[in-house]
Amino acid sequence: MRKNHVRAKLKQGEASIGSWLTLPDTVSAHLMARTGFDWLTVELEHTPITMETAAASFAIIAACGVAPLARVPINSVENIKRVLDTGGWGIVVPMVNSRAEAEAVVNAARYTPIGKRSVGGQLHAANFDTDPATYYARANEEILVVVMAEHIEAVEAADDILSVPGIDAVFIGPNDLHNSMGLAPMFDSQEKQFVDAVEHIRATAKKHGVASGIHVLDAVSAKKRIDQGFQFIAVASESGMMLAKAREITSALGIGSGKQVAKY
Ligand code: 3PY
Ligand code: MG
Repeated sequence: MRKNHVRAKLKQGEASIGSWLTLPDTVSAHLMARTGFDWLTVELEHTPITMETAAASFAIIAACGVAPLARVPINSVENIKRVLDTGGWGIVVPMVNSRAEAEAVVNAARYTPIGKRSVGGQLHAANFDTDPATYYARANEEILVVVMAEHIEAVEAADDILSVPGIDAVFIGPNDLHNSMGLAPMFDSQEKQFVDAVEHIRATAKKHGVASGIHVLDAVSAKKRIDQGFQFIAVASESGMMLAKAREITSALGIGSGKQVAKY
């Protein structure tokens, strides 16, 4: 069975850098998987991507030696099961704001004796280059479980959430976190409440042996977060990169409306 290099890196205290896939397109997933990122997260929360496209993307991404992850639409057994059973190497779960919600994530993502994940399926084993029996025996050591801290409630409950056994990483969603504080959604800011919350999540995660991560927009911000001790770093998305480059060209040529159509 293949090793999940992202989980291994995080356990060793190293940084792992990935990006987000927001387009319902296996061709762009394939091309992105050849750019050097450690992992790619198929975005099922805020996009029209279907499970069929996601499963095909997981296969292509894994075949390129990159870890296929997915952000599920909402914390539910069904969402987590379908991503993992169709070949995702890990899940990113949005809006995990309490210990009970964190326990529900682990129960859905880990097989017994850690959790209550149901056995079944073929694609999970295929994507790890193994057979189902080996997958069932080893999946708990390879599947990456990431909970999102993106609400002030999660910051306040950080100790309760991050002490739940079975969580590998906590990933800060800066836009929703700002929003929950009554601030405009942003990837970064110097707002004291936001800066303190980010540091609180990082320090609490470290205390519990959990890797911390955050979504950023560019390489400079990724390096800044790594220097601060963050390990699971998402840089922008394929559509964000495409549109940023397109706008750079159209604005250099003095054409186009100047509208920003993708945030990340
Ligand atoms: C946020 O910023 O809220 C996110 O979910 C980023 O992934
Ligand atoms: Mg969010």
